[in-house]
Amino acid sequence: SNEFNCAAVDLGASSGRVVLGRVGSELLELTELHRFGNSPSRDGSGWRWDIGTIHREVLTGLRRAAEHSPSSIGIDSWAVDYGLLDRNGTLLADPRHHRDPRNSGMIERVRERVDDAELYGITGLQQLPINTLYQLVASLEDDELDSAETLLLIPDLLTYWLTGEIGAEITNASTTQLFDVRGEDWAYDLARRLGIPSHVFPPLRSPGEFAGTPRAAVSAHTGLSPSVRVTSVASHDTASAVVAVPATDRRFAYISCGTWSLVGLELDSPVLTERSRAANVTNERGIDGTTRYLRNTMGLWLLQECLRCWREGGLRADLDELLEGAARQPAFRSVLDTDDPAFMAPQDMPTTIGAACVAAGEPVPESPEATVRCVLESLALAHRRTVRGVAELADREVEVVHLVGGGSRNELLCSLTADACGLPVVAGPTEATALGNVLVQARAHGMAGDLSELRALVAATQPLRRFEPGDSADTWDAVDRRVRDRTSTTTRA
Ligand code: ADP
Ligand code: LRH
Repeated sequence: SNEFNCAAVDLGASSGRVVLGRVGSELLELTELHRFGNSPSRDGSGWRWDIGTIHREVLTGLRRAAEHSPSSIGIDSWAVDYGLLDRNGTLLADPRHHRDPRNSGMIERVRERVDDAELYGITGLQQLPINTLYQLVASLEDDELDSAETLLLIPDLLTYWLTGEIGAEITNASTTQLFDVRGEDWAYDLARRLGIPSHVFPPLRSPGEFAGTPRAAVSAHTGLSPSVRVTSVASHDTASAVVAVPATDRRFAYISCGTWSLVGLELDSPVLTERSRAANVTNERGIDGTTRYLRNTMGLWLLQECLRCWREGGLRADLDELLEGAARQPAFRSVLDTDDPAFMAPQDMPTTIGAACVAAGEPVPESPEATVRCVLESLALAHRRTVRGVAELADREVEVVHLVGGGSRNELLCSLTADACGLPVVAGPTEATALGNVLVQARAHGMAGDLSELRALVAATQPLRRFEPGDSADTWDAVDRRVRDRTSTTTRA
């Protein structure tokens, strides 16, 4: 029949899911088969991912998917983190979590060898301590890398366990800061200069390429047919999310809003100017050779960590109730710069937010509702600054902001973002990443056309909600100035 049926494994930093995707000429439908929580886990050496549990949950999802006889499977996840395999293909340790504080200080360490301008010219990436490059440089301190034969990013690691095939998908490889932004290959020379063994980097593969078939043990365990095709998708979750942005022309910005808020543009080629470097904007690889010109901003991590702390302290902290309460709070009492690295690690976030307010001379939020209001206004400000910043640096007109991911269910955040940006926000799809994963699989199997056709299918089939900006432009200008003036006088890392 003229219908394509596949399974998408989509692993976010806060939850993972396995969905069944159906695609036809006028059909795009997801059915969630399995969802599970995901969070940093701590051992004596720092923050890691419990990859054994993630792997088991993925197999549980695939066992359910097998009942629907999918013809293909695709895997995406959050970026930058990796597992190291030894000579026998055995995972050496649970992958480190990018929020581990041991990575702070590594930007300075690398700068001693390669200056910022040269590094940006090679990799085109935003300098963030989470980048694979900095994680690996931190690993040189201990002996973690000594017995490593192969480095596999998270989706590539799961693909390896599923199929036995080793490779590195290119959209995710582009987030490592060890990928040559102009070329089609790893930045081997850069790795060598920093003492990172270049033999660990696997051969690259592109979205749409065949990645393998299930190993016999996997098909026996899950019931998947041994001939089902594992397809490379845009395995960086953000790259998959951008595929499924329901844009109708090019004058759009996107915000992929989950644990992180990734705010940017889709361009034909990287922007590697000095101004772009100074603004710390990243050039990641998108589908079909596009550039994802974006900035990582702090995102709903702030809210997630608040909820976790309140619940651990015995509060109910129901998200819907808190958002309703936050909507009734007075506006703009406490607004923060969410780029503050103090927010990066897992921690008692309400206390850190309070301390940041004290340092900034803003009133300390006195209730969870007030704290949520502070977080959402601060995120909206980050959205505004980044949308305006990237549009200017890329000389691109932006008429609409597409906000996708779990954050698109947060109406208060969507409407604050519309107000702050002074632009309409189109919210949805919530599961943009899984949709992008499914669409790239479908296209690899001859089902759909170019990127604009994929997006038209999303726009025609998925529920979207439009938020028009209110008349608060002057107020937001004043808030922006208030935070900016302060940031330039307080010490910033
Ligand atoms: P990730 O892929 O990084 O794990 P998601 O895209 O799944 O993140 O987004 C998760 C976030 O979405 C949550 O932290 C939460 O703030 C938000 N979210 C999810 N459901 C709702 C909801 N019903 N209302 C408001 N916000 C929601
Ligand atoms: C979002 C994301 C983001 C990365 C971060 C590590 O899930 O992939 O694009 O920077 O996680």
